[in-house]
Amino acid sequence: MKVAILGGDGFCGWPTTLHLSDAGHEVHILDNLSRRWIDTELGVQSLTPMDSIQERCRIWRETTGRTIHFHLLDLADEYERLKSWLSEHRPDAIVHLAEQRAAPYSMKTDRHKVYTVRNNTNATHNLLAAMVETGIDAHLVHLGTMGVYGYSSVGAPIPEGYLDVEIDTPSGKKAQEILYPTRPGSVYHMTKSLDQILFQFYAQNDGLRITDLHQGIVWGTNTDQTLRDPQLVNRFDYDGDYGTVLNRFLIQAAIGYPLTVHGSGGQTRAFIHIRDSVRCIELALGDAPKSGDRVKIFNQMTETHRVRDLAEMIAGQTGARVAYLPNPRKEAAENDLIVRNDQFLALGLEPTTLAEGLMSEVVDVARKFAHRIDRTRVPAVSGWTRELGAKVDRDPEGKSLRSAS
Ligand code: USQ
Repeated sequence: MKVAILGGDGFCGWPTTLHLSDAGHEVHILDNLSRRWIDTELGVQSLTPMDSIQERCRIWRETTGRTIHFHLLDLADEYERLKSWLSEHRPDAIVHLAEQRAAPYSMKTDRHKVYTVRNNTNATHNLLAAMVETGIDAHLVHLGTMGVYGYSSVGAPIPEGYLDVEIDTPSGKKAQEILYPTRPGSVYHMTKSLDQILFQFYAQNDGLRITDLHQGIVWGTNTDQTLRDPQLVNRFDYDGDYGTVLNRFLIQAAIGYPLTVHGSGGQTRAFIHIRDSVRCIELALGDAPKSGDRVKIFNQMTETHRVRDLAEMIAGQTGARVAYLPNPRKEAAENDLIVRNDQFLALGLEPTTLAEGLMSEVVDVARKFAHRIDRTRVPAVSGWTRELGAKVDRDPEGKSLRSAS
């Protein structure tokens, strides 16, 4: 298959690119390299030393003999170039990961909110409009988020995208299937909720074949393919904006930094290892909906955990200290979460779990590159509101000088 991977230079995009190239597909990355620019803006860098995208592709070709094509293109801003690219290359499938994916970054300032909405919403809509206009029959697989469902305890398992409801009508109750009501907890999560409506419209109006993957929090860093050469290493974010919770706890344990639990740590979230993430994308590509079908939605996660349980478990294994900090986010202090993922299990996914020794792999990577960590960038300081921002603990290590009086 000819596959276009939009956002193929990112944390999920790069290992997906390698995985699909390894499986024999002709892979094209379209990326504006914005994630690298954001590192420059924030003054942080990936824990792992990343080469340029061109160099990464060259190493892959040398290692495997397979070619990955790279095209520098801004999906949100370069509509005409996107359209020309699609009509010239006519991919069989498009994997769309080209969105700003950090909730804390999206909540930093009003400018970051505006950027995230403009970038993510335009990218998705430009793609959909260009697919219709060029008349290509590609299967679109989008990386969405579990966060569209929100994180309040409902007591019932979260279904895969759709909810059966009964509506009172003058002639009695009527059954209907609706998109599960969205309840985003950040501007970033809100953009993925908006994406869902765009997909619903274009599937219904133009018969586009679309799959939306509601992914949980990804952990881990290596896949079989990224391990083939040190220069194929995946990026690894540890900073307060882009680092995600489990990977952050693991690097914090590796460098003797207190584990930064927000609030009571009663937040329960869905998780998936990066190896399963790339496998799920491959499974979804092989299970395309037909034109005229509703958007196919998968919950792309394998297990759920409570944040404080993760912190206490890692502390128990490594001797790290747990710091319970004021929560910079506006989110439920405690929630339960039960999620259905039957569709991927039925397609043959064998879940990688926390119990499988892969946590020590992350700790080893963190120890190896510990000299690249700027400890001052570890705390999460992006507040969801001004009031929450004012209470943020910027020094969980307690290292800064304090007044003696
Ligand atoms: N948290 C801590 N301490 C930390 C970092 C996070 O307690 O040092 C807490 C947060 O307050 C939150 C939970 O851990 O309650 C998850 O935070 P996160 O940063 O790991 O994940 P999140 O912001 O939700 O976003 C990440 C990805 C996003 C993806 C989402 C899936 O960045 O792209 O869509 O996970 S989900 O969480 O299921 O919505």
